[in-house]
Amino acid sequence: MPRFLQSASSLSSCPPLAEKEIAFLGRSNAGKSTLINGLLGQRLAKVSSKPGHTTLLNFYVDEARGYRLVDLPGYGYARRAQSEVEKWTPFIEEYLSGRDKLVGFVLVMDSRRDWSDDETNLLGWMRSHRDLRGFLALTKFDKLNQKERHERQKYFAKVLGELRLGLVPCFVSGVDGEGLEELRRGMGKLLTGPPGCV
Ligand SMILES: Nc1nc2c(ncn2[C@@H]2O[C@H](COP(=O)(O)OP(=O)(O)OP(=O)(O)O)[C@@H](O)[C@H]2O)c(=O)[nH]1
Ligand SMILES: [Mg+2]
Repeated sequence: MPRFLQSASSLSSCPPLAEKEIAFLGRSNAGKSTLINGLLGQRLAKVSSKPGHTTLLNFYVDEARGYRLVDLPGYGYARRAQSEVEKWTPFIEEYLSGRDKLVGFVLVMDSRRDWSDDETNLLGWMRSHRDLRGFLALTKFDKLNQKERHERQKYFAKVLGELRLGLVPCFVSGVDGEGLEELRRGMGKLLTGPPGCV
């Protein structure tokens, strides 16, 4: 059974290395924790209607699938005190750039939001530090009607095509489970595939 492993507020308080790790990052309220729960098939990660809920790195392990999912605090959340934002950043950067077993990431975005400089900067930073493969999980797809779905699919295909970041898009719903099997398959490939392709 997937289970919660531990929280960490510094690199030294992260659990000892074991399974490969996949980091979930994205703006606060994007649906990271909900998506992790959907992928694990259990409500392990805390979901809140109040953005900025996840403040530590939270490690979940799915031993059967052979990976850990790591829930990162949301970025771009203005209501939190600036000093706290500054406190998170070095640790998150340390984790993303230096964690040995980290094999890839899932950038989580609300499918109704447009791509912004925050995402571009984040990916630019990632690329400049290490060569991790990633997926773009576009959440809350259940909230869109057929026409809106089509529009958002076209929009993200265009954005990702222009950015040429090698990011694979997956439209998902952490609530009704749509798209999760596809994302799980992709995450499985992160564990075994050669670097640089998904
Ligand atoms: N309908 C729908 N609601 C979603 C989905 N994913 C997340 N939500 C809702 O969006 C809100 C935020 O979800 P969280 O999973 O807590 O978001 P988060 O990215 O973990 O947020 P932080 O921990 O604050 O960074 C909650 O009210 C969720 O119920 C989805 O796929 N569909
Ligand atoms: Mg969260």
